[in-house]
Amino acid sequence: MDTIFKNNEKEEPNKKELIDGLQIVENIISKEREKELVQEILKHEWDTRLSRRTQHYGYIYNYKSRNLNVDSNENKAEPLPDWAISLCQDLIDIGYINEIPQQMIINEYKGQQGISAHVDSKVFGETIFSVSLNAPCNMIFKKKSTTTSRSKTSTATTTSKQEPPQVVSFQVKPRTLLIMRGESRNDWTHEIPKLKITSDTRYSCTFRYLKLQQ
Ligand SMILES: O=C(O)CCC(=O)C(=O)O
Repeated sequence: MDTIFKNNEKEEPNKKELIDGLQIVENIISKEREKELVQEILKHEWDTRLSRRTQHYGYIYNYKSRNLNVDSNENKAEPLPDWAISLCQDLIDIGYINEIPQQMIINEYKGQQGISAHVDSKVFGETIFSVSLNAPCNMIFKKKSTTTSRSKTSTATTTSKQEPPQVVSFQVKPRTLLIMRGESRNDWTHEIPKLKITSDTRYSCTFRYLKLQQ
């Protein structure tokens, strides 16, 4: 069994790996469980410091400094809720991850909200995973371009050519588990472009490990 369905629903997990180290598993949970998770998320208060609302558990991530001082009480948030631990435990049981993570951020994307291109901070460990809920989004991964330099020593002319970035774009459906490791986590940026049309509200639960504890 490699999905978390607790009943006899028949939807099969659909797995893809579009970039080295990126695992995409659709239908990881049932629609019923998805509904329960959204209900749990909506019981909790939101942090409104960004344009999209967030909830931070375990540790509060500072988007400006891109840092996390685990020793500072200021960065401590309430522990991961039981529903999140139980989701992670199921993912451990079916072999997608090895440990319960120390941090979770929930993002809410309403209307035309997205997230700009970034590589997750190196304060976090090698494995980053998320579960998407309630609405789809487009996600774009880009690998930084490589610069090719050519120089002619006799004439002292140097030309440098910027190769275009590699781009991989795909739809993330609700109830999808996305795991980033290796190249996809370290060498590619990921982003969610703002939608041109308003769709349903999307929630993502992104789980991270603290570097030394993974
Ligand atoms: O919403 C998502 O799926 C992506 C979230 C993300 O990239 C982040 O929180 O850094």
